[in-house]
Amino acid sequence: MPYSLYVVTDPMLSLGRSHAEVAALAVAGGADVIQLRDKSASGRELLAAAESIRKITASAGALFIVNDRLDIALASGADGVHLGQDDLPVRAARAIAPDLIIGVSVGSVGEGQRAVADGADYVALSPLFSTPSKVDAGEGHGLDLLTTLCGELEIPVLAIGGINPSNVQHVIRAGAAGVAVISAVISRPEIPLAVQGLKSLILEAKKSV
Ligand code: TZP
Ligand code: MG
Repeated sequence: MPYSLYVVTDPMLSLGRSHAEVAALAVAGGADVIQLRDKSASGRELLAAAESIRKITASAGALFIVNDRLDIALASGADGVHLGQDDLPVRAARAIAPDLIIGVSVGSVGEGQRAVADGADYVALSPLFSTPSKVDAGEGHGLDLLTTLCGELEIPVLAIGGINPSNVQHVIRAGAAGVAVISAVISRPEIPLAVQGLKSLILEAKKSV
């Protein structure tokens, strides 16, 4: 399953490790996707990080997605871009980049249906649970909306926000194709071990879905 464990980078939560260091440690543990996410870096800094992560993920056979920035995704040869509800609309991104993976954050069934109609490749219910990792994320939507979305949409549905080893199997049993995490991986001292732990819980839960 290409999206089982999707690790999102964040320079404030990684215990001083760079985006590339986090990516290398996460793919060593078996992460399926790395998303480069940095709200404060300059375009040049982001491109440099993206070029490093492109090499790391390519040699590990993992996907590489850039948050927000279609220009950085295209310039670095990333596999895809992840867009929020206030970012470039999916149709505009698709017109520029017909072959890129385009993911969209959604917070309702309507937003999910619109993302599908506009040509998104996957959606992420955001936030699934409340989380201190994104100050403006708002209240968690909860597992019931996740179950509904998974039943309604014909593209993979991921979830992000507050997911950790204690709740990850509930998320997969609700029908999610995978989980996206920040702190449960990148704020751990041993990133590969954190990835392995989550991944084995995900794969075990998928056997019973
Ligand atoms: N989008 C919605 S919640 C969130 C983002 C980027 C933060 C997720 O971080 P964590 O530490 O996995 O809760
Ligand atoms: Mg965004």
